[in-house]
Amino acid sequence: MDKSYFDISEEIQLALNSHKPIVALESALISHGLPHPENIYVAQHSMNTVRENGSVPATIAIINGRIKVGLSNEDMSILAENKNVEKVSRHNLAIALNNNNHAATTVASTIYLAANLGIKFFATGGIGGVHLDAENTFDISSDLSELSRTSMCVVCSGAKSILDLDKTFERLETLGISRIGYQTNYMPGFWYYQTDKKVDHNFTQMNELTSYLKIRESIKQDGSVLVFNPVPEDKAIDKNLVQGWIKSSVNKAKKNFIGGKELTPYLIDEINKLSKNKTLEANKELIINNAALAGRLAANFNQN
Ligand code: PSU
Ligand code: MN
Repeated sequence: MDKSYFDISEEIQLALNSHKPIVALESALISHGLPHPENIYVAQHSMNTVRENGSVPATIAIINGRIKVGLSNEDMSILAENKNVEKVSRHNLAIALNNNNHAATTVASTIYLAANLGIKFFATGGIGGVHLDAENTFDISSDLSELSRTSMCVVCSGAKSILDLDKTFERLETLGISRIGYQTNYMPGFWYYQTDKKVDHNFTQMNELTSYLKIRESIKQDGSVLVFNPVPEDKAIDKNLVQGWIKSSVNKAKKNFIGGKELTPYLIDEINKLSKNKTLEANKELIINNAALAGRLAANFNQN
């Protein structure tokens, strides 16, 4: 890959050169997923957690049209505080470079860039997926198509609760994206502990999960594997409560003619209010928890 558009931090370049375990982290959740100042707290805390678990964190974003791998405090503030940061996926990534913009990368664009650098592990909160009402809108996150063509081990708590999780689960299978549980038999529901969708396999031991990842590598299986790590139980919210909040927020959005790009942030905000900040707490906790598991897993993979 031509590296002329990349600015890679010294720490990460060294880690790449010496084949140290690295965990890529997205930036769209800093700019679009979480409010300020929780976003900075979660981003910094996730990086520290990856380090504490034996790996090097690599947060990716676009700053002034340059692909930054490893962010400075200043970069972090730009993403966290600036309202004009765009969210880039595969379809608009190069436009942000062309226009010298600041932009935050989604799961799709982060794994694409990270895989091209040789990074094998990635952590986030929840992936994008098939939206409610997708049968009318066709709104399906390009995270799904990217996961099908990029080889990455993605640690997450499933897909965001506000999506159609049943349809998302089916699309994952169609696209050949493996749905692996780490100490869970069911796909997590993001803010809630589990859905009723059975994973392809539940690995209870990290060494066994690593062996499986090695097999995938040796048969050169392309496409990603999702490693599902549920929200810590003490922060998990009751599924029926979450689904009730989603229903009333969706209705309120309809009444107020909110749709398209504004819908997701609107729903997340509404649901957070209804939950008295419980969904925000769960969101923060699960992201950091996933960074920890990815850090441990990447380090384990390197040692075996
Ligand atoms: N999870 C959240 N909030 C977010 C995202 C995830 O709680 O904003 C971001 C992720 O970066 C994910 C993206 O890749 O949203 C999916 O967006 P879309 O549906 O537009 O593809
Ligand atoms: Mn979309």
